[in-house]
Amino acid sequence: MGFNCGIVGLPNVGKSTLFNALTETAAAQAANYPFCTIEPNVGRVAVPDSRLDNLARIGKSQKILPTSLEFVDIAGLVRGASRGEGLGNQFLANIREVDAIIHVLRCFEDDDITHVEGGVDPVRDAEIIETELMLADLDSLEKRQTALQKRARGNDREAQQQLAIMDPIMAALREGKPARTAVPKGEEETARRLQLMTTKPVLYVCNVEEGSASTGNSHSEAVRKRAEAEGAAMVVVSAAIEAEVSQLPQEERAEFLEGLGLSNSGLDRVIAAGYGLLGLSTYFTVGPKETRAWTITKGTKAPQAAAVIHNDFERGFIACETVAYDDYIACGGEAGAKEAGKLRIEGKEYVVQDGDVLLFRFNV
Ligand SMILES: Nc1nc2c(ncn2[C@@H]2O[C@H](COP(=O)(O)OP(=O)(O)OP(=O)(O)O)[C@@H](O)[C@H]2O)c(=O)[nH]1
Ligand SMILES: [Mg+2]
Repeated sequence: MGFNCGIVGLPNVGKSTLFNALTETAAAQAANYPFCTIEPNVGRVAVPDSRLDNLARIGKSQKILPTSLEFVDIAGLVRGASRGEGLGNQFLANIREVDAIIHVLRCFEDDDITHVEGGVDPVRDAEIIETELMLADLDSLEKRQTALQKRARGNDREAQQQLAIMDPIMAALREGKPARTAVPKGEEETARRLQLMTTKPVLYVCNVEEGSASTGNSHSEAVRKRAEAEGAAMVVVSAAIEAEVSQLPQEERAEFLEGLGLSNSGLDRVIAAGYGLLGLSTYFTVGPKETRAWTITKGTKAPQAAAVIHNDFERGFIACETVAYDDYIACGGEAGAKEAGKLRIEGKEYVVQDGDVLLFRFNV
């Protein structure tokens, strides 16, 4: 089960710099963390989670295996991309395939780095990209409408469902509002099958100059206001600093970041925000061999959570021994949790919670 975030934005805003820093950091950590380059522009990075170290210490595990998230570096979009400008169609196709969008906005001033729109104005830039995505969404819906109507008349249930939500979505797009603002409650899954770009969750990443990495600047403040109004997430990073950090050995990083007034790396914040954006949560398995994090979507029930490890675990699911993370730590592990009455036996209907330490009982 792979989830991915596409890195999107105007040309020259720092997308590849950020992507390279993300993947180089992951490569440097390869001793501990699984990493693989899938294609030159696709990288899988470990999701940092301090809970893993604590669990592994108590469980006396030999190895720690974090869960991972995939990032895709997509080439810059320009004004007119929805009409095919600047290889627009091809890049838009890349965006259609990702689960969430990381929208990088240039918030740094640097006369040596060309800005395709002539000057730094991240809110305008955000609007340019969003407009292109909305136009492309509208275009794709208009193209499909007639065929869907035909199928719907032939009693195709799926086509009927999609048509029912298309009108309000197209109306919103025509008014310049993203599709996500017009998806009726409970129809999220149908909307997802329409494969629109402006229904995907968005994280704004403000790329500021090095001196503003800890504070942000007036440009990133403007983005913050826009993000708040939309209910979108935003993170301030300096891609240039992240690129430097990614070249440092692990043990020197904290000190380097501290010297810049940063408590953690911007990459960690981007990864964590991306994980949240996708509605993901984590459960753990702990044993002498390894402590491992597993990714599920929020609301997943125990048997489907088990399937992430192995399909047999779902097929033969009997129950799962469950200890909440805080209880596991407070009781000093599984045995202590059992004594304190904090170990629960949960069945098929149990909704796995973020941080649960699980042991599946199954029989195939
Ligand atoms: N001063 C400064 N320059 C940066 C920063 N981030 C990126 N750059 C520079 O901006 C230029 C473009 O960066 P890229 O990361 O290649 O930009 P991109 O968004 O991937 O561009 P395209 O792939 O062409 O769309 C490079 O010369 C980077 O070194 C930054 O934080 N500060
Ligand atoms: Mg690039």
